[in-house]
Amino acid sequence: MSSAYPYAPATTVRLTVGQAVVRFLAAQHSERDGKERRLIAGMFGIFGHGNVAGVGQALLENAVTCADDPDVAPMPYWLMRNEQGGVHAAAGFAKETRRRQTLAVTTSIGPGATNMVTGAALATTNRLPVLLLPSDQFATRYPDPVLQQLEDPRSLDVSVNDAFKPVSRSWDRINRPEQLMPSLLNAMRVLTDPAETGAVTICLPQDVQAEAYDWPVEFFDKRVWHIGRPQADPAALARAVEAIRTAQRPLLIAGGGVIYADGAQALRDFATATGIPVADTQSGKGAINFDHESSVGGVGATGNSAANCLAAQADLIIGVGTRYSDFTTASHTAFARPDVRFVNVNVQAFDAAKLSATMVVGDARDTLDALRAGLEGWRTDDGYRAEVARLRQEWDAVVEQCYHRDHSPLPAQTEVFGALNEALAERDVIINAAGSMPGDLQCLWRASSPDQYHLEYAYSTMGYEIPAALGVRLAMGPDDDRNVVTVVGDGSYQMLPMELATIAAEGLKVIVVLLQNHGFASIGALSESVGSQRFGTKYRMRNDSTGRLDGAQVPLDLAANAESWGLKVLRCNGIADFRSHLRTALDGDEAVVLYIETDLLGPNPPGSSWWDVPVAEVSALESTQAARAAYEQGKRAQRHHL
Ligand SMILES: Cc1ncc(C[n+]2csc(CCOP(=O)(O)OP(=O)(O)O)c2C)c(N)n1
Ligand SMILES: [Mg+2]
Repeated sequence: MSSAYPYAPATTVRLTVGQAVVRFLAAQHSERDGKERRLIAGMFGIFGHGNVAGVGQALLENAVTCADDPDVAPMPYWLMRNEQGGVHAAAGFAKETRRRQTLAVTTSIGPGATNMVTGAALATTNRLPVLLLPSDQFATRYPDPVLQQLEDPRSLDVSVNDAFKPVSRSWDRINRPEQLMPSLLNAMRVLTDPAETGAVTICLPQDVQAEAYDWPVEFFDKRVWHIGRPQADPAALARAVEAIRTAQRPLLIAGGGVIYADGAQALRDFATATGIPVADTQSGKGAINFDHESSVGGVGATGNSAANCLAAQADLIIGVGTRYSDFTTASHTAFARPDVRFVNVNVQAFDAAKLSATMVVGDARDTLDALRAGLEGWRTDDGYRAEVARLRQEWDAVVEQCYHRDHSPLPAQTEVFGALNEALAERDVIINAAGSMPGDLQCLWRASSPDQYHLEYAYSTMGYEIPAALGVRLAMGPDDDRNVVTVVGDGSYQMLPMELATIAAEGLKVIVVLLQNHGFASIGALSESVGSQRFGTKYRMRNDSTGRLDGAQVPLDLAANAESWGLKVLRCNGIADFRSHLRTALDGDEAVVLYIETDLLGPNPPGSSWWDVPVAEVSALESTQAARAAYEQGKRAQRHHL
């Protein structure tokens, strides 16, 4: 069939698929509120036979030619130590840039690829953009089974990379070079869509990576992806305004969506104008400054008594940019009034619809401004605001106590957080993800800026903390003099310490606070509360007489271990020592590990909530039977909001 307009690209450039991937990614930009940045700011990688001659060769060629070739933008490359660490670093990077930028990760096939699955799930659960480029088995299938290929007799098309499908927002496999063009364009769209973003996986068969193709040059032109601010439907706004106007005891819950939308100021203005108290989730902390008269701190399972008391009696919950995890809803027990209603503001309809809410699908910042305008002249009543002020004050005294306990012989970890909270500057960053620390931090931390509190508590992945610090530091760039402090438990440390080597090799300044309590304070306490007697939650030697892991402490010197990666380690003997070494570390210009032993048994901040962890219904153990009775009692408060 002939056409009057046969398409032929004016100019083509012959590159391998690997080279095309690198050149394309280096030309992508994001734009929000008029400011442009590189979208894919660099690439982490570990090479194996799957990518060394494909994407690996392309990165080398990029590094060698970019200085002399105006058509080639540089693609910074970092060698991480574990592919999972690379994805965590990319997620940390994306979170620090509020999802305007991210990094790509290239891996070999097989184990190098599947090492990224946990990182992909973390990114998708947290709604953070990361671009994953696992290598894949041969598209031609000539040498099958290639080293590290999983063979599935039911389908020759299956590879281990199919494991990325449920943990990615977008997934593709490039079996022919031409497929790369629509695939990469779609990938950029997903990464920059605030409602859809998460892990994007493009699998690159190792033979295809090295294959050459004549690419239209316009494929590599600079492209700008506009990160939008979807505007709420006026009718939905009117419904939300009406719901708020008729509420007596409204409570706003600020989630990460407020911070990602740069909505902190809009939230503060909204709270000032309306007098509505504002509680926060793990990813929303800092959206409102802790000393704002409306700020009531963390809500839910690890929340404080002020926020939880207000949640229990609220007749309206306004959820902004929150996905309502079970920690926020206290497993659907936090909002106790039978007549409680919900208004949810979210860029994603899926989240906006939760808890049978009045949905407002839109950008958090602009919607908060629109709601404030719609509520002009309306304010919560004086009695409610006085109650909020009293609850705030009462909780503040508890924080003070937790921060200055003088617990002995070992300090409570809350004292370490007190020292950190008092020493960190407003825009320094504290990072954490798993263990008993996120709960304490959610309860206690006083954040005055939306930059300070970097918690990954959607996937709560042990091992995120150190690679995330690497990613945050890279995102800040060399001229940013803010401090990055990552808090890591001994369990998390033993799971994924190896990016300390990357931090050392890159000469980056991060401060690692390593809390040694010889076990799982978190799961130990949980185990006790569910009647499981802290079984298997301490790092102890096998005891010959009991046959269990309840012998002497495992003689592992984590401080010496940290030193062995090439970092300066300061052993802190108590809180006064910690405070002084922390000052040295903050003021210095090198990476430091602050090692401190803390009490495995707390004390932790007082709890005021519930978390649904089912207890064995039948058991020969009294501890389990008692826990089951308490569980059934707790469960009575649980409900669906319909
Ligand atoms: C990868 C991973 N495995 C298991 C868990 C379950 N888990 C949550 S906290 C925790 C223990 C963490 O120990 P540590 O880092 O020492 O912190 P601590 O509880 O002592 O504060 C475990 C096993 C997890 N969150 N992530
Ligand atoms: Mg521990």
